[in-house]
Amino acid sequence: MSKTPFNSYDRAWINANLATMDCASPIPYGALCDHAIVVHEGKIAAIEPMSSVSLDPKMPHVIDARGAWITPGWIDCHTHLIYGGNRCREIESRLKGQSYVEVARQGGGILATVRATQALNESQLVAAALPRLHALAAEGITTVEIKSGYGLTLVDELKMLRAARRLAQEAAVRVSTTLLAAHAVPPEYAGRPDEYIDLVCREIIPASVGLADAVDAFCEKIAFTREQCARVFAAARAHGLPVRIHAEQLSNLGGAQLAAEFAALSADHLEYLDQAGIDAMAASGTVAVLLPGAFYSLGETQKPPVARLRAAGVPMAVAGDLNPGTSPFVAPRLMLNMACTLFGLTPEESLAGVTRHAARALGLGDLLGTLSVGKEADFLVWEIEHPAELVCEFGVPRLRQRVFQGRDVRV
Ligand code: DI6
Ligand code: FE
Repeated sequence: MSKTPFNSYDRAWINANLATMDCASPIPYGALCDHAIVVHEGKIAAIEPMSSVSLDPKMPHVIDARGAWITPGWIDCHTHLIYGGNRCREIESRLKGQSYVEVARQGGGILATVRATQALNESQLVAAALPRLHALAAEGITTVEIKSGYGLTLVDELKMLRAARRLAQEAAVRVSTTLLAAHAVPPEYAGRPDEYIDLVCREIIPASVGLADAVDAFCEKIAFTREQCARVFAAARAHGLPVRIHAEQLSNLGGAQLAAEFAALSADHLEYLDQAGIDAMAASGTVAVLLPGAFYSLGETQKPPVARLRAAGVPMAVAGDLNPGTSPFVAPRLMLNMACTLFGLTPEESLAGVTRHAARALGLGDLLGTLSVGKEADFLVWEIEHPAELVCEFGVPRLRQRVFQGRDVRV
């Protein structure tokens, strides 16, 4: 094979083992051992075996990985990162026996966080969220999805989306925003959920165009019916916004099937998903986003139907669901581990869940999620001997370097 000249590049990592996570490869993790990865203008410009490259380790922009593993940057595709206050007192009550649904019906739960979030201005929300964002980044997250949903008024939902956009400028992390105005019925609309959905469809969704990358809805007995979610999705579609859903978390209302009818990017939670929902998701290419942190925190026993999702070929992403009520955890590696130990994913599936499939859940599969020539140069250099260590161990610091848009951001 002829030597590759690499006349123009910004940086190259040599002597690396790449877990490309490219599904075209029959090798586990899409592994390419003893390779070089070259970056140009923030993109992956070349991936070559060391035997065919002529990169001198003494050149200033050549980094000797010394046998470390490189994975794609991790993508947390479902978070409620922006919120005011915290709900640890409520969680304490739940740990003493009160249920999540009881707390919600008494005006706690999501509505408690809505009050705390409405009380903060945009800058205060950014300040409250920033430590959480930095902590996610330090764990290897290079792209994070952030939902609104604790505003529940036109002004407060837009405030949350603007805060999310601002966070992208405060850290070396790509932010994807999702409007979740249909998260809970606000108290001023108690008993009149359809009127609130009117507001969401007629005012909040149109006003969010340009600020939101997608629209989400919570389809659940304590939130909105399938019909109400369908109205939200129709309005999103009319404004050119892709949809996602929180569905079948505590019961089955057929939300995943509805979302699939709207070609949803993802359906998330899915503990109570049935075969009709699985078949609809497989047909529409909708990603199943598994959220083991919420399952664990709520002490659920009904698990998402992982074996049947796998059999149907539904891509499975794994996300943190970071929120103050049901998943107050900034711990991506713990989530990957829980996806295996609690839900039955393999470590390779779990890693695909925070890379390739997570990218697809955000509609960013062409740009992110694998180490492939032409994709964004977001990747992580790990001090490990095998990728399974990332999932099977927890708490051992292994991240040597975090590369975002081709720039190495040391951790
Ligand atoms: N499902 C969740 O897990 C979060 N929202 C949702 O729709 C919980 C949000 C909260 O309890 O604050
Ligand atoms: Fe959620």
